[in-house]
Parts: sequence; C-alpha cells; structure tokens
Amino acid sequence: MQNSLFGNNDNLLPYKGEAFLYPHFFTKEECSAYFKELKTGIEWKQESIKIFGKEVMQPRLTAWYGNSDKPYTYSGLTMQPTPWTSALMAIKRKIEAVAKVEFTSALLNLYRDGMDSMGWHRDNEKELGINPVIGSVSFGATRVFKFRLYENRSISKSIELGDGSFLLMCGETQHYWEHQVAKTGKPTSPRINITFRIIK
Ligand SMILES: O=C(O)CCC(=O)C(=O)O
Ligand SMILES: [Mn+2]
Repeated sequence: MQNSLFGNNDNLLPYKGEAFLYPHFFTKEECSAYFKELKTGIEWKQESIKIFGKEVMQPRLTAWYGNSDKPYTYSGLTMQPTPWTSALMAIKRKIEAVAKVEFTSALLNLYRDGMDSMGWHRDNEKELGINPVIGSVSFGATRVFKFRLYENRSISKSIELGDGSFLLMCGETQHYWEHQVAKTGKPTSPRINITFRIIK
C-alpha cells in the first residue's frame, strides 16, 4: 500500500507486514479537545482477564464502541458495543480518508500513568478477517510502541506514539508481528489510544 499523505510513505516494517506512522495527524487544537472529551465522556472500565485460570485486572481502563450490528465476543461472552459518540465519529472519518476503509468498531484504552500497559499480542481475532486493517490513534502522553517478529523475536522495532499520532497497520502485519506498550518508570501523564477495527 502506498501512503504519501503528510510526507510519510515509508513502511516501518522491514518485511511481512505494513505499518505507516503519521506523527502529527491531528492539530494541537484537536488533540486537546479530543483528549478532554474522551477522558471524561467515555464509559471507562477496568476489566479483568483470565491468565492461566486466574482472574487478573487489566493494567489500564478500556471501552468498546462501534456499529450496533457488529457485536464482539470477549471471554466467551457476546457483547454489544456502545454507539459512536460524535467525537469518535469525527476521528474515525478523518482516519478513514487515509486508510481507505470503513471501520466498524473501536477498542479504547486509557493508560492512567506509566504503570499502565498492554502486553505482547497480535490483533488477529477471527472476526477481523485475514489481513486486519487497524487504525490506531493516540492522544496525551507519548508512549513507546514496540513491534517484534512473532516467530522468533529476532527483530524488533520501537516507535513513539505521541499526541495526535495515527498508526495504520495493514497487510500481513498481524500474522508476523506482535506489539506492546510496556510499563515505564518515568513519570508519565495519561494517554488515550483508540484502535479502530473492521469486524466482518
Ligand atoms: O495503546 C496502544 O498504542 C496499543 C493498543 C493496542 O495494541 C490494542 O488496543 O490492541
Ligand atoms: Mn493491538
């Protein structure tokens, strides 16, 4: 895929996948308005997940928004997403113009401080189809986002996702690369990330 908007058309990944970063996709004004609106206007929850049969609280707050005809399955439960807010819809429209797809759903993550994180994973749920297109938007504090080769961890690549950045992942990325946002000991203010997805 070619992406020449905003002067950045380089694929971040050396092979087997495509990821494009637009560091300043949103204006300063949009960033502060969206950050405030999402922080207070979203139904944030701290969910638990099962790890080796044990219930553990996720180290961040989350929320699911999306089209009502696209329910999602989580820990064996089918859940209805919350309908899009006008801010989420405006953000979605802006990235869709570049991604050239229509997103149906979004997972929102609120990292309250540097101790909040997301472990290594791939966004490869069956509902996302063969080559998922993931549009990831960040507001607030800059955090390090790391890719590593899933098969043998032999290659890794770190990028910074700052305020107003847009990361587009597509092609075979979710087959061959996993990603994470690690904890950091540095004093870190809150960050909101939205990963837009297409549930088939
Ligand atoms: O916070 C981020 O940048 C990553 C979020 C993520 O990987 C996800 O929601 O699947
Ligand atoms: Mn992910």
